[in-house]
Amino acid sequence: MTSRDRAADLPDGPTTDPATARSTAAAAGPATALPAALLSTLEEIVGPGHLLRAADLRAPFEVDWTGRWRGEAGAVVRPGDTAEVARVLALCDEHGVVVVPQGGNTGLVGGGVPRDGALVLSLTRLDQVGAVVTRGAAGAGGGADTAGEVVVGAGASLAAVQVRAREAGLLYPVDLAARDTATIGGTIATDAGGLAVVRHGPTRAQVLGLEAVLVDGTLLDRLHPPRAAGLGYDLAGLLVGSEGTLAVVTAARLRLVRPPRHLAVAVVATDGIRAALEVQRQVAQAVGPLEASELMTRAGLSLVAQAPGVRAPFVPPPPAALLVEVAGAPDVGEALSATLAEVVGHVSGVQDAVVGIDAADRAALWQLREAHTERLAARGVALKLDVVLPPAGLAGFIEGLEGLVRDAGGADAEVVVFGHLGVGDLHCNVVGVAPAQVPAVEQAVLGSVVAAGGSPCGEHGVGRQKPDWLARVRPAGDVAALHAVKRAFDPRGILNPGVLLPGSLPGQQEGSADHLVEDQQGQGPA
Ligand code: 2HG
Ligand code: ZN
Repeated sequence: MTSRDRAADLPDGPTTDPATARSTAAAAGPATALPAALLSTLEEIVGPGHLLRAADLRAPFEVDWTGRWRGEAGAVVRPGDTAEVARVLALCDEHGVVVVPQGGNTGLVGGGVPRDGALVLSLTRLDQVGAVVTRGAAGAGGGADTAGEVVVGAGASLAAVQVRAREAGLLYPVDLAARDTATIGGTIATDAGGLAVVRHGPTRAQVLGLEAVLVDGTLLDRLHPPRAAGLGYDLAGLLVGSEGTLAVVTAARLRLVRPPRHLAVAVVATDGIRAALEVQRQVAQAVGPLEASELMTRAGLSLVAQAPGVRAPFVPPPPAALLVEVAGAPDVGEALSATLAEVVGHVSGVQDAVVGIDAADRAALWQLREAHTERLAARGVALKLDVVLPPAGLAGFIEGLEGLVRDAGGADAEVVVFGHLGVGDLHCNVVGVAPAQVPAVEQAVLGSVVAAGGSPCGEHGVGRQKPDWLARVRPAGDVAALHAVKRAFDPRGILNPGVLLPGSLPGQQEGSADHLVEDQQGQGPA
């Protein structure tokens, strides 16, 4: 299994692109310079050592994991509990200081990266993981397959929560390759989907309650709301997917499920996406429900085949491969193998299949999929376009993707598409596109998704990358309502401006591509 580390070993130093420079010049909004009096009060609140001011200490918080998104923080504050978060926010509200909440900094759309001297509010010290409460003792909610629950701090890593659930014989049903570093708060902020989304739904489906701090320091305690307090607006629900723009999530009560007793994984080689979709349909019908259904394509399989320790099942890599995971009785592996024996050679375009039944073989097959992001990062800074296609549009989109990129000026670019096929969420990575062509490539790819009836934003969220796209696909009335909600929660606009909401950063222009493109983009393996 792979994990991602902080961006600490990426090249230091903020870079500024023309779009950001334009935004900064036009800024007339909240103050972003951090006054000395504020800094010393912040240090009193969190204690010495938890207000980071020196450039080398701030650096890992100022660039995302991929190196695409950069900015400058005035300081980084690391509160140790909810009360400290409340005092920090109240102080910033009083001073009109912009705050950028940040978790494990594994996001891929720039949603946690500061700019213009904002204060980074790092939640990683809120990493407590409570005791698991099993269903009988737990409160209501969570649906029939909820077997227990756990209360965790926003800064707890996804892996720490998974381990705690496992120790109690249960499962936290969200999983990502970045599990060791990604925080629960970050996954709530983006409503992350992940590798089990087809079976258990996204993070939103796992959140039973939330604790958050409003911008003026007021505590919003919706961790264990009593029934009567459930009347009216779902305030906790509003915060899931809000990307740090409405309030700061400090803790969550998460649902746990019973883990499947027996699992089997297969990777099926096909001549393209259409055959992969047919395999997905037949396996779901014969052995389903699917625990996971992930698409890989030749370009990505070729990259991961070079990774140390990876066992490539098909040489040369096929045009497409589907990873399916199923659960069931002790003979689920045999059932999967029998279904695939019917499919390989009989269904047009299905070339070969390998099945993993014991834990080591299953992990080896999963590694093919999970190694994608790290191998891509070793190639350069990818332009990441995470999108969702409706079932009828999936095949046409994938088949046309390379042509779209080429015609938009990315003739020399490498296009790697993979993702959560079971829910139509595709991660299109384009490596080696010249910075000047990035807006055109983005426009071509995202525009074609919209034309096919899909969403230009998938599980990675909107972030800094796609606020204008949100405005293009949501009706004007919706967008006005989003702005009204934002004003109600954050009247001065100091929480994560420029993220999610179109036009929330002074000077941000319709259609502007607010990218920070790295110099080394596309220069081959680092
Ligand atoms: C995944 O599904 C992540 O592995 C990362 O969402 C996707 O690197 C990417 O584009
Ligand atoms: Zn993903």
